[in-house]
Amino acid sequence: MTTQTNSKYSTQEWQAMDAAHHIHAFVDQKKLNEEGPRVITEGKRLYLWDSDGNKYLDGMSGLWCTQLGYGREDLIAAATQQMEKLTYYNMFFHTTHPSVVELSELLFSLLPKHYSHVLYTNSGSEANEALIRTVRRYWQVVGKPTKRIMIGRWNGYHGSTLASTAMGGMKFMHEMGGMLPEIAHIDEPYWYAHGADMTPEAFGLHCARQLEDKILELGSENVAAFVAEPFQGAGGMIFPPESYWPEIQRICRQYDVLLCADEVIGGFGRTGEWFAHQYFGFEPDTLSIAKGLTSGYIPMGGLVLSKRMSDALVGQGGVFAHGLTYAGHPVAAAVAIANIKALRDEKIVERVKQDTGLYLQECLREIFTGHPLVGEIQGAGMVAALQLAEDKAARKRFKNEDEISWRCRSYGFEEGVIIRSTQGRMIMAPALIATRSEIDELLEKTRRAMDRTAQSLGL
Ligand code: PXG
Repeated sequence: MTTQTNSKYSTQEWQAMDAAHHIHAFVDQKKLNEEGPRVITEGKRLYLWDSDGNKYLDGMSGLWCTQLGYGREDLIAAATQQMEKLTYYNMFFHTTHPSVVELSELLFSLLPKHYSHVLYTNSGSEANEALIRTVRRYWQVVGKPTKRIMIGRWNGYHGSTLASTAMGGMKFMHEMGGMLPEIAHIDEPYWYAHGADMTPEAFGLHCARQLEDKILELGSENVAAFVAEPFQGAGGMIFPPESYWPEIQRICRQYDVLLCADEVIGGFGRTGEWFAHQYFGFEPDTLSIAKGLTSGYIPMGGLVLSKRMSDALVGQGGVFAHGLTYAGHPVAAAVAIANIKALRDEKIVERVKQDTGLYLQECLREIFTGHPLVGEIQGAGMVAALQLAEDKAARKRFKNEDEISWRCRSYGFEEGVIIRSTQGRMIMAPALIATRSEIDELLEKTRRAMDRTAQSLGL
């Protein structure tokens, strides 16, 4: 494999130093310390290198975020130039700065016209924290202060801070650190797992109508918003049935409940549309954004508001006591501008929609339809999932699907590809710049990992 590393310590040294002081995300730290993490040292385009010189095709855009791949000179230059000009200033006490102004201008030139304002944050979790405060404040301002409850979905993911965890639907996360009041959940629209003998269409309506039941149970005068990812990401890259979003939108409008789309993964071209709600054809009141906003080069997130909300908040709301030291950071804004301009001017999002995304989806279906392990294939543009199934006809999942999908991911590393495993689904979300030949490589290596997994199960 290619050696491109000039690491100043050996892998074992990095691992020992890491084990001494560092708590990683979502992991049994003791086990990880025994095993030693892979030390990633360099990245270029879709490729990563580790401290042993192994090269991997990153099929996951880091953590669903490097839309432009690694190491773009123009983004690096944008950060450097901004650092030289204005390293830091804030949005408090009646100030602003050119890069954040220009970023907002650019963002709203891409967004549908019914959005008009944005609050910046440093992450997706913070965008969703801001969401809760902002929608509750909105209802106060328009004279409906009892509308406070946020309805999320089981197995949804909105971040790791306390309130974003509570709004998300990962029960194992709720058990660590506790839940918050005035948050409720409905079921996820995961037809393969929970659709029983319903058609996807009927199941989509069934799940959406749980929202109506929940609103009626809680009283629409108490419900502030419904929040959901247009397609679930961390929960397994799950696309809802086509009937789902139109019905959710109908219900939200009927009961005057805000519809809040978490676009942290779906935003910035992932599906071939700029935002995933456009792919699914609905009109949210708010959009939580992060990740692809800067291609992950620097932390930045935000909460986009509809004109209806910002008219009330700006026009009648007075002081909104909310603000983060680094919100709209000039260096992050400069990187976001360079990133969005590249996605737009190099027609990268357009190409995903018209060419490379179609190619990925077609090839994926050609290769994996009929594969002994695959029960369902979902995805659009540069995001896809393969559902592992023990018995395809019965839509029966493996009891130890977590372990099997992790095994497949490990084979992937051995084959030189990084794909994500979530329970029983193998996920890919490569950088949007992926060429046809890089897509071929991604799929070929994934096929080998899947074949080895099937063989290991005697299939
Ligand atoms: N909303 C969504 C939909 C996300 O996917 C967040 C909010 C939180 O963003 P920050 O920037 O605070 O991490 C996310 C994050 C996974 C995985 O396992 C996905 C995320 C984070 C960690 C792991 O797929 N998404």
